[in-house]
This record gives sequence, structure tokens and C-alpha cells, in this order.
Amino acid sequence: MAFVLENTVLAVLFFILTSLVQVSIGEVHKVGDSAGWTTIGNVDYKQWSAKINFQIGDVIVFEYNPQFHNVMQVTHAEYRSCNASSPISTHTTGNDSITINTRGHHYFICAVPGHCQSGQKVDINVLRTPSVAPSPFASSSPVDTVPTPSPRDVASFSALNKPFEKLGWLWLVLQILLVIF
Ligand SMILES: *[C@@H]1O[C@H](CO)[C@@H](O)[C@H](O)[C@H]1NC(C)=O
Ligand SMILES: *[C@@H]1O[C@H](CO)[C@@H](O)[C@H](O)[C@H]1NC(C)=O
Ligand SMILES: [Cu+2]
Repeated sequence: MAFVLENTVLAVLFFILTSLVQVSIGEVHKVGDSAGWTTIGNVDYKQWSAKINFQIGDVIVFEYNPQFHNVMQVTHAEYRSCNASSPISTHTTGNDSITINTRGHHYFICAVPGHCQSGQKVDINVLRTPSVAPSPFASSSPVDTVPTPSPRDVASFSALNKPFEKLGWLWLVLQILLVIF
């Protein structure tokens, strides 16, 4: 009997730990999918990024032949005008993993002459008001009790929600342990 209970507790703990790890690691997205980072085949990087719901902690991977391409993070104006003269950061390995740590737009272009103009540019946008997956603790969220928060407030509440969710999970574990023992 005690053995069965212990197994149940271990299973619950395992489930909770794995869900916490999934929250903090984020997903890996290869830019351009199988095509990679290239000028061949007229890859539509706008279309590629539009179908992904980027989150903070996600990793963007640029895969390309470093003899022919590179990756530079630039401002919005430089992205629009394909101006690579003062990049925010430069990546040249041909297999560049970039972790997205902030909300909003992250603009990347290839600085080889003509490539950005021909479409080798991508905008990674982490929405400022992400659609968070429903959690069992959503109903106890402080958002419910605050009347009509402004968009800015909603964004900061969303940022606060993640640690609270984790606290909620730990609280659930404690409850389960108390009930069982
Ligand atoms: C490119 O950007 C730099 C710095 O942002 C600026 O000084 C320069 O005038 C720009 N060049 C063009 C052609 O727009
Ligand atoms: C790129 O790097 C990742 C690890 O960061 C590795 O798994 C992958 O095989 C590499 N791809 C190439 C083409 O080297
Ligand atoms: Cu290029």
C-alpha cells in the first residue's frame, strides 16, 4: 500500500518537475525550417515567422554556409532599409543559436550585399500580451480581481504570472503530500 502511494507521489512530482522544465527552457525554431538561412528558393521568412507563436526563452537557430551568408541583428529602420553598417550583434558560425530574452521585435538580416534586399531578413516577434495556456490556477489570478487594467498592466501581469504559476504548482504538491500522509 505504502509502495503504491510512494509511486503515485513520485509520478506527480515527476510530472510537475517536467512541466516546470518545459516552461523555463523554451522551444527551438530553425529559421526557414528545412531550407535554413538562404537566398535560394525565395524562402518567405515573413511567412515562416508568422506561423510561430514565439515566447521568451525560445531559441532561434540560423543554419547556413558561413562562406556565403551571415546573421546580423539590427534595428527596425536598418531592417527595413537593409542597412548592416551598425549591427546590434553579428553571428558568423553557420549554426547560430540565439536565445530570445525580451518581448517585442528582433530583426535579423544577412549582411552580404544584395541578400537582405532579396528577402534574407526575418522579424522574430515575441508578442507583448502572450496568450497564456489555461492553467488550473488561472481563476485565482490577480488579473480577475483588478478592474480593467490598461494594456501595459496586462503585459506586466503576464510577466508576473509565470513565477506565480510555479508557486501554484509547488502549493499543489504540498497539498497532495498533506492529503496522502
Ligand atoms: C546606415 O545606418 C547608419 C547607422 O544607423 C547610418 O549612419 C547610415 O547613414 C545608414 N546608411 C544608409 C545608406 O541609410
Ligand atoms: C547545430 O548545432 C546544434 C547544437 O547547437 C547541433 O545539434 C546541430 O547538429 C548543428 N547543425 C549543424 C548543421 O552543424
Ligand atoms: Cu546571405
